[in-house]
Amino acid sequence: MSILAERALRGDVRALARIISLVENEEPEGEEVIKHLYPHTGHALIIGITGSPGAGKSTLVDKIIAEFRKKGRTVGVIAVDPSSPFSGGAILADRIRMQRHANDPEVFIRSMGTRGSLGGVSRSTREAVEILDACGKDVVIIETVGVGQSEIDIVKLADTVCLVLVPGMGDDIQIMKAGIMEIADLFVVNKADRPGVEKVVTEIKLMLDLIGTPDWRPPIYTTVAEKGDGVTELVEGMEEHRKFLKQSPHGEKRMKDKVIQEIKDIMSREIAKKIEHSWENHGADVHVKAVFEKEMDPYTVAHSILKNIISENKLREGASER
Ligand SMILES: Nc1nc2c(ncn2[C@@H]2O[C@H](COP(=O)(O)OP(=O)(O)OP(=O)(O)O)[C@@H](O)[C@H]2O)c(=O)[nH]1
Ligand SMILES: [Mg+2]
Repeated sequence: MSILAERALRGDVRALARIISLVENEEPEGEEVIKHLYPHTGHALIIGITGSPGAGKSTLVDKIIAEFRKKGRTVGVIAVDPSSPFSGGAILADRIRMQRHANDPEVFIRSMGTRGSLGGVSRSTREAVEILDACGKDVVIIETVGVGQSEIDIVKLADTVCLVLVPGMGDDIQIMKAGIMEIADLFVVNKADRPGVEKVVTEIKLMLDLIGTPDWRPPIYTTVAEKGDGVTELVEGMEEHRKFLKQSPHGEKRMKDKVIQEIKDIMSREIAKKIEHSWENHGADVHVKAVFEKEMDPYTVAHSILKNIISENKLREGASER
């Protein structure tokens, strides 16, 4: 399996794509490959692009790719589509909007569906980001629609989060309520060729005053993604934010928090697997019946099964140490 990792590290795009499929399909080999790649991560600028459906995120990403390529940087893109369980229309649209980069060997674009498993969404996306980072992409962009908690979790994988808003859309306020405003490091008001730009900018400023921004005041950029207007400035802003993260204690804390979150996620997943595997072994059926007939309560049963799982694992560890 490490052969695959070696190939990907040397820049073999097919190996890279295969590894991402492994983690997307939650194959056990995926974990082995990630272990191999992990020491090589930590170099990429990881950017999250989120915002309401149709805000122009993919059009913007296409222009951002071009801007980074002008500077000679290599780019990886992961377009997450949380709304549909299949590779549906949105993913197709993303592909088409970024089509012109398809023949550039230094640009890797991948769409990922979600299959409805909440934990799985952020997990395989995180792993895909790590893979692209390890394999030498200078910039990794995650595009996702900012509609719910799971998308907020995804975008937290990024070091620099850009929230894309548009003038004259009623649901701007709705996004603010969803708690996503707080995680934006940069604001983009796209479709600035339409009326109402100033109003949105003012709304954002007011909101920033309200929530307070002690460490970093998120700058606001206006863009016309279709024409590429404002994209150079936006990309400069992304690099500024990276500099800020590198210098400030805030940035270090943020990186550490990401590591903590990743370890906790892996632990939760392992515990969940143990619960699934041991379910049968602990006479759960009898317990289910007892709870069903109100002879026992689910709390007592859950704690008792957990205790059994833990002592079972202790016994096993003891045996393997001897
Ligand atoms: N007027 C105007 N239209 C734009 C601009 N940028 C993008 N659009 C249009 O907005 C529509 C949606 O663009 P996308 O880039 O697919 O938006 P998206 O946010 O990626 O959409 P989803 O991924 O489906 O949420 C397309 O028809 C674009 O051509 C802009 O700056 N001005
Ligand atoms: Mg899109």
